[in-house]
Amino acid sequence: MEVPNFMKDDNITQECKNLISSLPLDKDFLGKNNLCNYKGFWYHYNTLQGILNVENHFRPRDTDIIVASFPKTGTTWLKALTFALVERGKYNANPENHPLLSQNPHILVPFLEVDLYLERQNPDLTNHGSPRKMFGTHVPFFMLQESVKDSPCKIVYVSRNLKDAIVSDWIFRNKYMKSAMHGASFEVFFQSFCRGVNFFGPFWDHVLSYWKASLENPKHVIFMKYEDLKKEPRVQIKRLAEFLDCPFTEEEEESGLVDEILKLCSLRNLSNLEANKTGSICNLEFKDFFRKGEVGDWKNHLTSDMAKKIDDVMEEKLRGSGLKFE
Ligand code: PAP
Repeated sequence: MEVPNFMKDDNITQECKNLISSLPLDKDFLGKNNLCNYKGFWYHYNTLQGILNVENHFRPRDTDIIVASFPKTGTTWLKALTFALVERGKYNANPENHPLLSQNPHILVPFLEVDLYLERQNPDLTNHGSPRKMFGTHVPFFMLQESVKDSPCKIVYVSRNLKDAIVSDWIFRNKYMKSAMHGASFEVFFQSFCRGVNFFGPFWDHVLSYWKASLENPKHVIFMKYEDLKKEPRVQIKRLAEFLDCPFTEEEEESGLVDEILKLCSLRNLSNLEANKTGSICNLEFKDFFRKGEVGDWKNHLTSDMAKKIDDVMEEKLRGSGLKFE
């Protein structure tokens, strides 16, 4: 498959071109694909166009839900869980008709900037969830602020320790970028994260943007961690349900619905479905979104020096924020 459209720079308006000419510029870890720094974060040019489209035209409805994340930190899982929580009850009579059994979570909860708004200012949003619409995004909170400033919509942010996210991203890119990755160096990729010059980076500013928003407005933004979901899934999914104003009833809990939803959205279940073994979105194959799903897989890929470097950077950047990753 070729490089996804959101990584290219061939579909931007003159206005966006003018903007880019005034921004700090750099290249990605391959030294090939362009990055520009808009309001403190690095984007490929087409993605910046999508972000501007979102900023200027996307206005969520009060009941909408946005699943936000830095790439490879649990997006697919959270999209599935959010969808399953909000839409539960609809498929009790025919559980075999549940949309998560026949459609990938990225179809049911589509990305704003790299999908719906990438090439258009006013996409058709009528088919995305009913009555509550659900969207995904990788942009930092600052970039959403304009869109959501008058809306009590819910923002679900999922984060993960950076070491696992880097490894997950590297392996994912080696799958979807295939020949474009020929000769790519993991060391250079790793360094780009440490410098913060990476797609949607710097990571620490991304997580901090949502962390602070969740502290300031806990009814509007929830901050979740991949590691917590792995460690105590029942506690975390109930926390999420309450935040989304659809807490589990006693009856639901007694009937085992919490575990049913967790099972439906589990890596094992989703990755074995035909709908997730075939098909693609934005030139990314669905099957590549599912891998090990473990905490601490970085130990198999990072040297102890690399691990220390990330730990030191994160310690410095998050100091005083109250946010910690294991
Ligand atoms: P995205 O940002 O490109 O959408 P995202 O879903 O955030 O990707 O990240 C993929 C990671 O989540 C993979 O982690 P790994 O490489 O360390 O294995 C993938 O395995 C994991 N993942 C995907 N679906 C699930 C799930 N249902 N439960 C737990 N982990 C999952």
